[in-house]
Amino acid sequence: MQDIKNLSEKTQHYIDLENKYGAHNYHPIPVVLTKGEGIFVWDVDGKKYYDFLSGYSAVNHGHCHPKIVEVFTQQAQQLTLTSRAFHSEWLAIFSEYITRYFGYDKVLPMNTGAEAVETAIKLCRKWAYKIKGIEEDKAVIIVCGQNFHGRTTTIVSFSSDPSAKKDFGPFTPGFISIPYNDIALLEAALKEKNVAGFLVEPIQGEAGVVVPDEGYLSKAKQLCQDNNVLFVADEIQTGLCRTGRMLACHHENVRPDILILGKALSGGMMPVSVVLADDAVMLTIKPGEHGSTYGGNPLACKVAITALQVLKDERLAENAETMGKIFRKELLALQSKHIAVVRGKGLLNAIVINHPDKEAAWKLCLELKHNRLLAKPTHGDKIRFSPPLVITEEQIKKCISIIAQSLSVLD
Ligand code: IF1
Repeated sequence: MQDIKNLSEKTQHYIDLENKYGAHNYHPIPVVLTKGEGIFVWDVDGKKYYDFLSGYSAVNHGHCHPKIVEVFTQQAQQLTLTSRAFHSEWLAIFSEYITRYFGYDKVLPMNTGAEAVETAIKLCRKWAYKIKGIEEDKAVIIVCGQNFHGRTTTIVSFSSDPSAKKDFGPFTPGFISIPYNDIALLEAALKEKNVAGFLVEPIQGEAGVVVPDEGYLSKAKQLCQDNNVLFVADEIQTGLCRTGRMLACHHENVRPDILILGKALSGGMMPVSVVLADDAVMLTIKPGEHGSTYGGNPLACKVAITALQVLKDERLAENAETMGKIFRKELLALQSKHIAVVRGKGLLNAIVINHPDKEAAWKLCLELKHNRLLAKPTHGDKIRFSPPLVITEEQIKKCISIIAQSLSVLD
């Protein structure tokens, strides 16, 4: 564990500075990054690492993708923000581009993922009152246990994670939670009065990359349709080629009624999120009823078009699918006694550590860092592995050898 103690003076300096002046709402791996390119990042001491977090899947395209950087810098010198008090050409062009890209009538642009989830909740409720005819203030949205949809007060209201909620109440009512991946319980919950929507992650990321049974999403979508309930997919983490398809829902040919995207929509350049839906849903919100100062700004719009174009041009869904299969196969082939489970889809993967030491996952991540691969534990005993989607087979194999070597720290 030499890394904890033997941080360079420079690294320690920045960590101390951040700790002194920054809020203590995170517990990062002790590395201070200064540069990124493709699947690599560099720390302030010049050490180069494989990035197996990809900014929590915001950097699917690889760090500082040259095409996105070029468009970003060009537009940054032209026009960055108009507010929605005025039109901009790029909001118009982006709106057409992204709705055609995903096959929806309309788009509503926001910034962070949490804001887009909030937007989807508001849309779902508005639709419930205006179209479905639910009595005012009675709408209910079904959510899943162990969900992660963001950090706002309303969103943590329906979290099952005590640390996300404790001392942040009072909470927003109107949500009921059912276990993830349980169709029978969803069917029962849909029989409740006043259900407006079912909000779900196609794969639960924060929970430790929990992949539902095959058929869960398609059956859930069908049940929602049968009950006149909106199927709302949070693809903020799973979308944009991460799981080996453009959307994780595409694995089951599911078309959500409301689709939420964020993170990689800008290739990691800036917060850009959207909600996509058809007119019957989207046009229930009228001028003045929702918005955001930065939402749909020309810089974000132009960057997002480019990021979406790069996903297709570089066939990143296909690469994620192929590399993911190799990664999981090689991880399993290690037959490590410290790995209880290998799971995931495409390049959204996780291992569950099998070790009596509660700190084992953290210790392994420190050792991985020492061996120049960055990953972060989640929920104590799980480690997520989600490199940028531009990774090659040779690089995957090199990373497997780093993981294999690092696992010996748990012997
Ligand atoms: C943090 C995890 C990833 C998300 C889904 C909405 C949001 C997220 C499915 C909100 C955000 C993040 C935020 C990040 C940790 C992180 C995460 F560990 F929680 F699960 F990605 F792996 N829906 N996920 O995954 O988006 O408002 O942050 O833009 O530090 O909180 P945001």
